[in-house]
Amino acid sequence: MNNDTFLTYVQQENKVEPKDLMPDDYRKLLVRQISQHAHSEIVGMLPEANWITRAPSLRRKMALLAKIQDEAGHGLYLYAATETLGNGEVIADRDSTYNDMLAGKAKYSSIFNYPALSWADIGAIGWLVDGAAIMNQVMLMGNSYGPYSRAMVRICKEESFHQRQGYEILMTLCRGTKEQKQLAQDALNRFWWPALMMFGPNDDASPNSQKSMSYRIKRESNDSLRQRFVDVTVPQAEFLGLKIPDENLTWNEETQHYDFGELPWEEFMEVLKGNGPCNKKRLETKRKAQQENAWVKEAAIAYAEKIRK
Ligand code: FAQ
Repeated sequence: MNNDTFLTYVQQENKVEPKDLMPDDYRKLLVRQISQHAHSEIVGMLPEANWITRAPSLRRKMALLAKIQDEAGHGLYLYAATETLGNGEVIADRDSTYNDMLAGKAKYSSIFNYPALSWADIGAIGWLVDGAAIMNQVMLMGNSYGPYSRAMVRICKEESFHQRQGYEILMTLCRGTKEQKQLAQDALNRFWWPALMMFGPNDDASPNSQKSMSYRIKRESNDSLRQRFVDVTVPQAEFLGLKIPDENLTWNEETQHYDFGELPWEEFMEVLKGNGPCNKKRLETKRKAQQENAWVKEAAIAYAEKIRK
């Protein structure tokens, strides 16, 4: 299939399935994005796991455990979707893509290199991190690759529950004592800018966007999704009685959007280079888990071979 025919096919809202012919660069863009998305779900379990044993009640602990397990499930759907793209030339098996992440060759979302320092951070992660993730993923439900698009439908349903559980944690803290409300404000202060960075660099500094959008892998630009996230999140912060840590945040009557300050792009670049507050710790934890739990995989493979005979 020539490239123009393929572009017309996807731009007419047709889905591409694993056995269909597709251009190599389409396949590679998808493997890059879906596998990095999977790594984000898996590494994203770590900041929250830090609070499982310290959740303030049994009910909170159950909800947090369920949420973290959902993230593992998202990672699995996404690794499975990535694997459908492997062919003789493009490597997409789970071990290879995962090992690329462990070796620092493949990225995962910058946000998970920040620590969860207080219980309020668990609320902020649900509200802001899952909130930003949904904003992006609702758009991805309409992407042109069938297995990725279908995985997104299910993931979005679960993420919206996560966002609500986070917001509810903050609502409880904001209606509590002065100290509890301060914990919530502190969490918002630390997570606001990193949450905005989740949408990626500005459009004019985003090398993948143009091709990705013409292939209908991404359907909206980094900046337009970031703007929508700010527009829906500011009133939510006001409802909580919290202040967004941005002196330049103002409602613009003319555009009917919020104007906001410049993101700390130097910090973003440092996190991407591996120098964020927790980059080293996150990868060490995952490498250790891979070594210590290798026996589980070996046992599963041995069992699968035994029943195949
Ligand atoms: N962090 O050219 P662009 C979640 C990289 S899931 C790290 O604009 P693109 C659930 C980018 O990869 C959150 N790296 O890239 C959860 C590229 O580098 P590369 C994850 C970033 O792909 C919640 C380079 O910068 N969601 O949170 C980031 O067109 C709570 C240039 O950027 C997804 O992965 C970043 N923030 O747009 C779990 C959604 N931004 O690969 C647990 C799928 C950019 O060329 C707890 N992905 N980079 O070496 C996407 O929609 C896109 O890949 C973007 C980036 C929007 C992330």
